[in-house]
Amino acid sequence: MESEAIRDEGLLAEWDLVYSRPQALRDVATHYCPGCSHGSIHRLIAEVIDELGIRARTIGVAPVGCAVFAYKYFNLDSCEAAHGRAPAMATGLKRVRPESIVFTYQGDGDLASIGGNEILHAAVRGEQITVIFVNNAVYGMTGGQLAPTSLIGQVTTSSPFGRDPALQGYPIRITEMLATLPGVALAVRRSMHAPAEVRKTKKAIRMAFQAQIQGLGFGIVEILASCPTNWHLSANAALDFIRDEMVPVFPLGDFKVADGLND
Ligand SMILES: Cc1ncc(C[n+]2csc(CCOP(=O)(O)OP(=O)(O)O)c2C)c(N)n1
Repeated sequence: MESEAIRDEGLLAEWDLVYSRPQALRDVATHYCPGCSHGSIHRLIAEVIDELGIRARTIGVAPVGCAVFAYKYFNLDSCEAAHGRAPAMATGLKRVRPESIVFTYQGDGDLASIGGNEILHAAVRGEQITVIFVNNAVYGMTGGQLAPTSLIGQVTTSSPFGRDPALQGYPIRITEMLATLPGVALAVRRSMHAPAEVRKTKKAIRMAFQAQIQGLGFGIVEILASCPTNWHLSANAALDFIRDEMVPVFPLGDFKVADGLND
């Protein structure tokens, strides 16, 4: 009866979207912890790739970090980069195969710490690649150490008394920095802490792929993401942590959107 009512209300398309797997995702269980945002972000990327009809020509570059096995989860051509080197690998792939759509998927340790130089110069060169930057304010995979994005006062396994600017500096706002560069077509920050934010994240991912399809330049979507395990919070409390603690430090918004991209 209930499903008939849903059909009658014309909600079937949305129902199907929730219960069917995008073609761009494989039918395998992931290794992610309960409440982690990585799996949901994978799904958003896969939905966008399906909707844009680009699966056959898309190549993903997996990072070192919790998403190290992303190549097992996406049903696309993919490869694995050394820690922080995904933008360099994506540069090579895109230059050799310009007809391909190439994206990197990177955590904040991978992208902003060991890979800080790589991401900066890929953006300086205006590489025609799409970067999905998952900021969970810690090194998740290795046990919750301090990342360049950790918050002031945040207790991590390598800052047991809380991040102290005098010792470890301040949280880095990568996306705002990259937005200043002429080769960057899209630089936006979104979050996974509430359903409305998840929808906005998907739209931003779509825009980033669109920027590459239109040949407008380098695109980055930073996504504030939860890490309940290393934050020592429940899944719900982790979402509140993003909203209450991370968003004030990493404001959501569009820092650069190239002309013609919203069309
Ligand atoms: C060259 C090198 N240095 C350090 C490491 C250890 N290491 C593995 S993952 C990682 C950080 C991962 O954190 P992040 O990129 O934020 O991703 P998350 O796991 O939080 O998703 C580090 C330091 C490594 N594998 N290789």
